Amino acid sequence: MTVERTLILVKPDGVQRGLIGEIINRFERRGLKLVGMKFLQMSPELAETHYAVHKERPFYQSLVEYIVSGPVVAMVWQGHDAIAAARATMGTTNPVQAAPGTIRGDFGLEIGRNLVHGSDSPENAAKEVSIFFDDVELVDWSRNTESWISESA
Ligand code: IDP
Ligand code: MG
Repeated sequence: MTVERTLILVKPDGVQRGLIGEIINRFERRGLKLVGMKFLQMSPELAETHYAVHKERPFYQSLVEYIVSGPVVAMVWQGHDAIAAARATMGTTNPVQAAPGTIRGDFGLEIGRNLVHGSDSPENAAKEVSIFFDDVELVDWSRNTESWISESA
């Protein structure tokens, strides 16, 4: 079993459209465990750090403008293969191609308004979590249902 942590954002469109609860619900029902959460409006500096890997891409400027355009919910979810599990729950980057039943496939239409962010590798997850959270803001807690979600618990 590989326990991972992943950084998830409800992007400004998800917040504005009243989908915070709906999106959190998807990860919670999946069996992932919430270990950190905050509501904030990202500064341009924070956005540039978070999206540094996309600096040379043609959509970079609009991506930064989008992510700072309103508040976001930043969360850290933990569990077995959490990074891949969360990305499967989110759906592919372009909502038009995202499968029904995924967040993007159920609520999105355009790549520039795709509702959620999720880390794509353990290295990027560690980086992204540390951008948004101090260690003391991540909660180490035991869940009473753990053995019903994880065979090794
Ligand atoms: P991901 O969010 O599925 O990991 P990435 O390739 O990492 O996708 O791209 C980061 C974000 O940049 C996407 O979620 C989307 O908001 C935006 N983006 C990616 N490609 C395009 C594009 O071609 N046009 C506009 N925005 C894009
Ligand atoms: Mg990405």
